[in-house]
Amino acid sequence: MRDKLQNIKNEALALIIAGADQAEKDRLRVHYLGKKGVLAEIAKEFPSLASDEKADVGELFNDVKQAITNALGTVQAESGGAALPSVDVTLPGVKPPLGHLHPVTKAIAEISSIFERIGFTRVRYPEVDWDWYAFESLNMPKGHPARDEWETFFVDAPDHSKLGKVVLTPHTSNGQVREMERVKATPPIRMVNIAKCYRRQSDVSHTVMFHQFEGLVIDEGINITHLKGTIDHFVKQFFGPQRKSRLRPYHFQFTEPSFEVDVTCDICNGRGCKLCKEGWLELGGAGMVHPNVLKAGKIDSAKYSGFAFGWGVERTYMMKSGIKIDDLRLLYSNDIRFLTQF
Ligand code: FA5
Repeated sequence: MRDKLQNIKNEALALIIAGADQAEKDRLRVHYLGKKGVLAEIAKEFPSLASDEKADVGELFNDVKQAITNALGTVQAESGGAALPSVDVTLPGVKPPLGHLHPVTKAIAEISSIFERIGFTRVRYPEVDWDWYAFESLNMPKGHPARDEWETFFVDAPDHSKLGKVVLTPHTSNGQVREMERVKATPPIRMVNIAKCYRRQSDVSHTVMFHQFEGLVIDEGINITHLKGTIDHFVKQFFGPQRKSRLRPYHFQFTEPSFEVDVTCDICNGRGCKLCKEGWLELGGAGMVHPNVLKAGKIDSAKYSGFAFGWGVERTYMMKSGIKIDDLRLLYSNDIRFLTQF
């Protein structure tokens, strides 16, 4: 509010001094001092101010009003010979508020750099893709009940004769077979695909649009210890050295075996508290790449094996120590009062 008032004062005095004629001066008087003018509008915001701010801002408000009234009066008199109002042009200007990157953008940069430092390459695959890449190549044939989990938006567009319908990607796993095709079926692969995903879900822990980061490593002799080591490295770098991870058995059609990855809760440090399930918070899915997926990517499953994981950027960011976001949807509400906290 203080900055706004200072800016109004500077702007009004500059316009008045610029040598407005009588008609322009009348317009400026109505614009700034009129019943529905700029200052009257600002005055409406007073009731929402904290009581300790009210006196301070009120004083500045009166100063600004007085300065504009005087300037209009003096300039008016000036046509009759009086001096122009003095403005000290050497006074420091009012600094505009400084912005910063969105917390999700910052989290994405941090996640990519953690993986890039251990030899992963950041890749990006389509966020609007064919059914084949999002489901069928991932061992989920048409009509398979496992597809229901992904609550997918289908695009009203012509089908491809081989690749099927067009979807808004419900996960970044669509990048798995695309990456296998990119390396022309010759591993090694060490990719991290970070992209937007879409699902028909909206509540405190789900948004319709969110981001996932997908890791995929394929080479000779890759096993679960490589997966666990990579997860541990990420967890310690992103959350801090005191946080631990664990693999919990789960099922995904495109990995075998499959896991859910949990991280110790930052409040109770794994001991168990009201906020977590027995000391652990769920990070996302992971597992060893299913041979049918390698086959879809034309990779010899007798020679190569791999692991994959896919986690939500927003949820992972929320699990950082000291970050408390009660409703995930706030991240995309564009409310500056919320975003400036990060
Ligand atoms: C998957 O999407 C799998 N593709 C992950 C995977 C990749 C498993 C590779 C194995 C190998 P899931 O549906 O659980 O799994 O989603 C993964 C994560 O995405 C969730 O744990 C959550 O962090 C995030 N997520 C899912 N839906 C939403 C949503 N609507 N809003 C915000 N985050 C979401």
